[in-house]
Amino acid sequence: MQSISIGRVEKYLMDKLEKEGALHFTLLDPEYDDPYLVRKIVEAADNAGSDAFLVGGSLGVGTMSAERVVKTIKETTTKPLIIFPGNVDNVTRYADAIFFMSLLNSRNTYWISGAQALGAPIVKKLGIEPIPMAYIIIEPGGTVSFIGDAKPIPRKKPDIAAAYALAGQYLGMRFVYLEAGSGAEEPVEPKMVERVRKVVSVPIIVGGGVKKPKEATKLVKAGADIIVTGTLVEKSKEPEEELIKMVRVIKQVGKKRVEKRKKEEAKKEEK
Ligand code: 1GP
Repeated sequence: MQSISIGRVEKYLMDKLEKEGALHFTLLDPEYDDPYLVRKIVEAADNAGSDAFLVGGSLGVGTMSAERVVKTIKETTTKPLIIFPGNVDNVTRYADAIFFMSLLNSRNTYWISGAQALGAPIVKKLGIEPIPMAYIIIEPGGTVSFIGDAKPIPRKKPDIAAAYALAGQYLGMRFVYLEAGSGAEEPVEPKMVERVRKVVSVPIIVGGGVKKPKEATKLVKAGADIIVTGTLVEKSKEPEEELIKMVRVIKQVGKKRVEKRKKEEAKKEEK
């Protein structure tokens, strides 16, 4: 039996979380199959200090477009590129890692373990690092909720989200993603993140509808470790400026978290 070891990308993320307290990921949807736009977004995100890139989408993504977008990103940045798959055909050989995720609150077994069974041998063959992740959809949920046949968790029911997140952790998943759906009018409620934070110890990723630095601040303060934004830069005329503001606040709250943790550790040592 071979022991399971944590891969290079996951280690990078965990080390960075330890040092910086909170991270920002930039999501690119291969549906926007335009190398010029992809390069522009990646350069902006890289300059703004975004920590990693996600590629994925639930509609209109084929292997060819996913591959082209991933290649363009790899040519533009040295930061890790993680596939955030909408389906099996999002898997491409050029990525550094893949969020090997299960849509825990889907009603359809295909999205819980079927697509994973189809994808696993491909991930192994291509040698992509799998990072196990619990994917949980919160209302409104958007396109991914519809495609993924989810029973989206009501926004005001943090206990349900916490129960799913804890189940994910107990199933061995090393990240939890709370998803409000790309382009959601509002992100997940900070109160829900706070509740999830109380029960899980793995990093919490929050995405869907995060457009303002103020929203990101509240989410990180509530306990989010990683904030994902996609639509924000796709729609912006000034992607770099938008991202600089976004990343800055995430890092500010993250820094405070690290300082607090260090103080608590020092106190413990004194005792
Ligand atoms: C979608 O959570 C991501 O899967 C990002 O959402 O496009 O709304 O930033 P936005």
